[in-house]
Amino acid sequence: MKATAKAHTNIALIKYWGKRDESLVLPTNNSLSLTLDGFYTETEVTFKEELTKDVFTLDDEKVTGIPYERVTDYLDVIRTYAGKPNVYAEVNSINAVPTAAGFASSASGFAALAAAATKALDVNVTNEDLSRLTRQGSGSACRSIYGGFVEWQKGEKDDGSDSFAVQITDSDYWDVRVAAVVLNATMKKVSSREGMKRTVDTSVFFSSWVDSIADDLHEIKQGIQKKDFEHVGEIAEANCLKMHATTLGAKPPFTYWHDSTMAVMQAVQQMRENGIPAYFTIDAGPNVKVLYLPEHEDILKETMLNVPGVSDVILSRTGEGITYL
Ligand code: 2P0
Repeated sequence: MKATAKAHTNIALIKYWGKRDESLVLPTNNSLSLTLDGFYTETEVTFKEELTKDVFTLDDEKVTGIPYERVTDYLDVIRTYAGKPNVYAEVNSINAVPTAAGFASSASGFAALAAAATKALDVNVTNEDLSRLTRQGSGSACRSIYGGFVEWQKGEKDDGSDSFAVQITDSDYWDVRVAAVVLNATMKKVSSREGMKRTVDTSVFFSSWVDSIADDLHEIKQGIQKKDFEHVGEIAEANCLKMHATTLGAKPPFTYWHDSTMAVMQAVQQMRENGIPAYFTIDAGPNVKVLYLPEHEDILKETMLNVPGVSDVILSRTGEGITYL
C-alpha cells in the first residue's frame, strides 16, 4: 500500500495549447517535448485503511485549499481506475522544481503522483496506461512518463482512450540542453488553464494555430531524426511565437510577456547573429527557456545573466522518464 516515484518536468517544443474536452483533459493538437533532468518531483503515496480523507504534504508543509482539492480529485480518478473507491492516502511530495524557474511543477507532480499511487494500489499499468491516467491530472504531465523527446498524441476518440504520450527518442539519444532564464518580473498571472480556455473560446487566431501544427510536428521530427539542431530550434521558436500570438487575438487580449521577456528573446537572436546556435521557447509565464548545445554552455549562461531583468540561469540536461524509488 506504499510506493515512491520520481518524475522530471518537460519543456514543450511544439506546445499543447487548447483543450477539446476539459474534464478528460483532451487537447486540440499534438505536442512534443523534451524531458529535463534538472527539475523533478519525488512523491511517496501510502494508502491507509484508517484514513477518512487524503492528506497531502508538499516540501514538508501540509497543503489545503485548491491545490489539495486538485490532488484529492485526482486520487479519485486513480481509486476508480483501481476499483478501490474507499481507501485514502497520505501523499508526501518533494519538489525540485524552483517555482521561480517558471516551469509548471504540475507536469512532474502529477506524473510522480500517478506512478506512485497506481503502484501503491498494486494496479498493473503499462506506460501507455500511466500516460493516459496522468493526462487526467494535468495535460503536459502525460509527457513526463518518458525521457528524451516525447510526443503527446491528441487522439480522436471522445473517451480519451487514444490520447497519450509516446517516446520518440530516449534520454541518451542527443545531448541537447535547456537553460531556464529566470526574470525578476512578476506579473498578475493568467493560469495556463484559464489562458488556454480563453484562447480556445475567443481567439480569432486559434484555428490557424491548430492548422499549423501538423507541419511543425513533421519538420521537428525530421530535425530530431537528423540531429539537426538549427532546424529543431527554428521550428520550436516559431511554434512558441505562434502560441503566444493566439493570446493577443483573444477577448479580452492578454500576453504572458514582460519587457525583460522580449529582452531575452532579442539576446538569443543576437547570439545567433554572432554565430552561436541558441533558440528560445516560452510557456504560460514571462520566463524564457533557451535550447543550446553543450559546447556553448558557458557563453550562453554569461550572455543571459547580462540581460537586464535576468536574476538567474538554471541549466539542465535531457532527463529520464518515471523511476520508482
Ligand atoms: C505545454 N503548457 O505544452 C504548454 C505550453 C503551457 C504552455 O501544458 O490544464 O498545466 O493541467 O492540462 O499542462 C501548461 O498547461 O494544463 C502547458 P492542464 P498544463 O507544456
